[in-house]
Parts: sequence; structure tokens; C-alpha cells
Amino acid sequence: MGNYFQKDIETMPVEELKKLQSDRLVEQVKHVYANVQFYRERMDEAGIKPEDIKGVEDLHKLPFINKDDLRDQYPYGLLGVPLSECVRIQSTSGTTGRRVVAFYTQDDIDVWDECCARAIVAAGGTKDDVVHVCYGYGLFTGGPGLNGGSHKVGSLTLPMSSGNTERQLQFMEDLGSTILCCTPSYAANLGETITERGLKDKIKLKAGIFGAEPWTEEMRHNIEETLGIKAYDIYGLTEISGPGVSFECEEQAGMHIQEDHFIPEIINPDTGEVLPEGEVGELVFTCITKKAFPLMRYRTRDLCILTRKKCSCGRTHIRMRKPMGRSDDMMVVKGVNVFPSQIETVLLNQGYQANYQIVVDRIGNSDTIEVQVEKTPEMAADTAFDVAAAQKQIVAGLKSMLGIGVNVKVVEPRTIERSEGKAKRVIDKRNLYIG
Ligand code: DLL
Repeated sequence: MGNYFQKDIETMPVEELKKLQSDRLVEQVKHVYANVQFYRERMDEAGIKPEDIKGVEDLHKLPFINKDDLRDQYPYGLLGVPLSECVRIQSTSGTTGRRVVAFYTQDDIDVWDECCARAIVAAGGTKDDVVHVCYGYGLFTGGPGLNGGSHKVGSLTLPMSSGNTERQLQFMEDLGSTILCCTPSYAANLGETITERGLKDKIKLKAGIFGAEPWTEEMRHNIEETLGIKAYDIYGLTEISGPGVSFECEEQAGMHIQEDHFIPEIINPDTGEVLPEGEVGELVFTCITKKAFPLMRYRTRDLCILTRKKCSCGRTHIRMRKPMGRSDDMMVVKGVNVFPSQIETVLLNQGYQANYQIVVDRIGNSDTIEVQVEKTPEMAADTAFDVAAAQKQIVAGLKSMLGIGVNVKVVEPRTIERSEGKAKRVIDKRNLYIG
């Protein structure tokens, strides 16, 4: 049987859990209706009053909200409390148009820390562990989330942030890190370096908590073997708080969603119809405890399956499978969310036409992304056109838009295959999603 951070809540009988969710949902609906004009207007338009929501069985009556709504309400439109009660923001990467800025009260941070603490304890963490956090810190939720969770558990926390592999390995060895938290691709990267240098005997890692991007079972086996650890998946998104919305227990068979804080639903992405347990659809979350940025029926665009099948760890919280894809065109490259439209914006702003292709691959354990774009006929006719300078300029534009390095190739007109239907802008050779 499992290790728990909050056994009473994590193993609560499902009937009690539903009752807790219902009570919290009713309060949350009153909160958003009273404090967020956006929700008040949406509910009024749909003819729903707060008193119509009496429990989880009424959740389907509420309207959905999606990323476009977040963009329209940027930055303060969805705030559920006065700004003076907020103590933190976190944000996704991307331009203003795509960027999500999430606000937290101190209570919201406490809830988030608690969710991450549960994930660490489920991975075998205790106050005697040394938790090595090399998710990025700053606006990205990975570093701050696991950092907060580790503090709550009472573990010694190494706030390493990402990059600088030399320093990561040095600290890992000198301070005896036992739990590694980072993206699975970086874990694989570290594993490779450790093997190359014959350092495996010098490190004390026993577990890793990896997420923020899709990864396969093959990758899990590879990481477990090279690092000599048990590798646990963790899921989350900035909109809903960050990592720890769900996490794996020792069974490593799906991630338990923290249902006392987030109510999940699976819907048909085309019709919005709520699907029964076991069917593939888009994951939707309703936050029932967060006050500053309380998203209700938020469409994640992650495609997934839920199961309430009994788990041998004793947790009763519903499990989600690894996300199986996206119902939009977002890709996670080098741990960063990338939309093809962001790339298109940079190209069009620099005078190109929408004749481009994006090729994503994984070489060793690192993602690569290449953008091929055609010269316009005018550029092709201009004998002074400097391809190297043009490529450099696009690289700089993409770096500032996405925050990551992109290879760019400017090619002759009509070299990129034209499609007769939807343009196939992205070729993702990584095959990261399963099922
Ligand atoms: O990636 C939060 C996070 C940090 C999760 C650290 C886990 C660990 P965003 O940057 O907002 O937040 O990206 C959220 O990343 O909608 C999924 O598409 C994808 N994603 C997150 N975790 C996983 C995972 C963080 N374990 C988006 N498996 C989500 C597959 C994941 N995809």
C-alpha cells in the first residue's frame, strides 16, 4: 500500500469525495458569479443562476471556457479576488496573444504546494530526501511548483533550475540528490551523460518526477535503466495551477487527479458532449478551491481517458492516462509550448508568405525544430538577397517569440509541397503520444 501526504483525503471513499466536490463546487460557483463579470455574463447568457448548481451532477450546465477566452480576458478579466490579495503570477511561454498569466493568492499557492507534495510523497519522498529540481524557475510553473511541494514535505530542496549539466551533476554527486524533478527529455539527457562518464555509482538517485511534455513508456524504461531509478509521470498546466494536477503513484498506471481541488470531465471535442468514463476525449477541468484564477470547465485540448478502476495504492482519486494527443495544433518542443501560428506570425512579419513547414525531431534526447520557408518571388528575383542574413533574422525573431532556438532554412519558391486540403505545416517525427 502507498505512501501518502494526506491519507484521509487521498483515500477518501468516492461517495464522500463526490460530496466534498459538490459542496466546494456550489461555493465556487457563487464565488465566480459574485466576483467575475465574465462568468456572470456567461451564466446569464446561458440562463443559469448560481442556485441551479447544486452539486457535481449539475456541472454540465455551466458553459465551457477556452484559451481564446483567456486571451480576451488578459490580463485581469478572470481575477476572482482584488489584486491586493494576489501574491504571485506564473505564466506560459508565448506572445501576449497566446500567453496565459495565472494569478495566485497565498491560499492558492498552499493548495498547489500541497498537490506537488502529494506527488513527491507518492514517488517515495520523505523529509530525509534531497529533491533536485531542474525544471525551469521563473514564470514557468515547473520549478516553483515542485520547489513548493518539496518544502512542504520537508525535504532538502535544491533549486537548480534548468540547464548547466556540469553543475547539475556536480551538485547531484556532492549533495547526494535522491529525487530528480525535470522534463523527461532532460532526465534522459542526464542519464546519457552519467553513463558516458561512468558516474552511475556516484549518484544516489532513487526516483524521478517527470512531466511538462509527452513521453513514452520506452522513454520511461530507458530513463529508469540509465539512472537506476523509478520514473514517475506528473501532469499539470499553468491555467489550472501548474504541475501536480495529477501524478503517478507506485503503480505507474495512470495519474491520480487531485479531485478534492479539480473536477475532471472528458468531452467530445467537436460537440462538447460529456463522455462516459473510459472513452477518449478532451480533458476539461473545473477548479473548486482556487480563488484568484478560478477556471470553470476549462478545455485543456489534451486528449485523454479517465478511469476509476481501483488502484492498489489505495488512492480513490480518478486516474488519467498519459495524454494521447491534442485537439489543437500545440506542440511541446524543448519543454516549451509552441503553436504553428506563432511561427507564421514571425515569418509574415518579415515579409514571407505562408509557404513554410515545421519539422520537429528528437536527436538523442534533445528536441530539434527546423522551419523551412520559401523566398517570395521578389526575393528570388533579387540578386542581392542574402540568404544567410535572412535566416539569421528569422532565427532571432523566432527566439524572441518562442524563447527557444530554431534552425531556419530559406528555400527557393515552390520547393515545399503544396497540399490540396488542409496545409500540413508540421511534421513531428518524435511519435511521443501513445495509443
Ligand atoms: O507544463 C506544467 C508542468 C510542469 C507539468 C512540470 C508537469 C511538470 P504548461 O507549460 O502550461 O504547464 O503546459 C501544459 O503541457 O496541457 C500538456 O499538453 C503538456 N503536459 C504537461 N504535463 C504533461 C505530461 C506545464 N505529464 C501542457 N504528459 C499540458 C504529457 C504534458 N503532456
